[in-house]
Amino acid sequence: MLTVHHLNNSRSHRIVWLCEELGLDYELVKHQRNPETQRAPESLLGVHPLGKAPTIVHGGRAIVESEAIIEYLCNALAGGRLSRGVRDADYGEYLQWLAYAEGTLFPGLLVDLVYAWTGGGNDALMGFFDVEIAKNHQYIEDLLAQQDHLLASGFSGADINLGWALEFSECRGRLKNSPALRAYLARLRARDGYRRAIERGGPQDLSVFSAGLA
Ligand SMILES: N[C@@H](CCC(=O)N[C@@H](CS)C(=O)NCC(=O)O)C(=O)O
Repeated sequence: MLTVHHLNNSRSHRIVWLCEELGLDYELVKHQRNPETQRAPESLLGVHPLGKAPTIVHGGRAIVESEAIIEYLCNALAGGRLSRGVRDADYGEYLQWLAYAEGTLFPGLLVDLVYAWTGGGNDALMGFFDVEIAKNHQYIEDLLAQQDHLLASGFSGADINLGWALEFSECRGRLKNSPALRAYLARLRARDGYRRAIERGGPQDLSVFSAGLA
């Protein structure tokens, strides 16, 4: 049995979405953020020592990290669907894009949020990340102005990983000058799998992360 631990308004939306895209049979356990602190509740710490979402449990083993979970579900439970394998010409690009959302794009967005939440502080630090955030959004804007998905070969788990990060960018006001990224997000949200994930997992309201914006 596959169990998906889902925290409201969080990255675990990705995994509910992927399960729906793959048509997997899974138990969904919902956890609620503390409305004051936005931190995960104790119930998630009972599943994994980090208390993070997403966490899945399969065959008695708990697994965290969105990228790892995406690869695990596609390959261990879905015969490689929505992933790419070593024999695919775009295997390297797939791995790159799968890693990119959390490894490169998100850290700057998190600094941006913490900067706003803590009422500012280190302007030099934020200045560094402002440049990084803009550069990265332009990089993916340029790509997605030319093709519908991260890989020219079509939709993949990497789009799911990036999709949530872009929803976060949007709530931080970072997509205003990125028409191709807004159109890409609209395409992702129009997918049946995305819609089913919202029906089962609950709505995504990331507005709580809009702190500091006019
Ligand atoms: N790198 C991890 C990040 C996981 C993560 O930070 N999840 C957030 C939700 S978006 C969380 O669990 N926050 C609650 C907390 O830290 O208390 C991944 O990609 O899955």
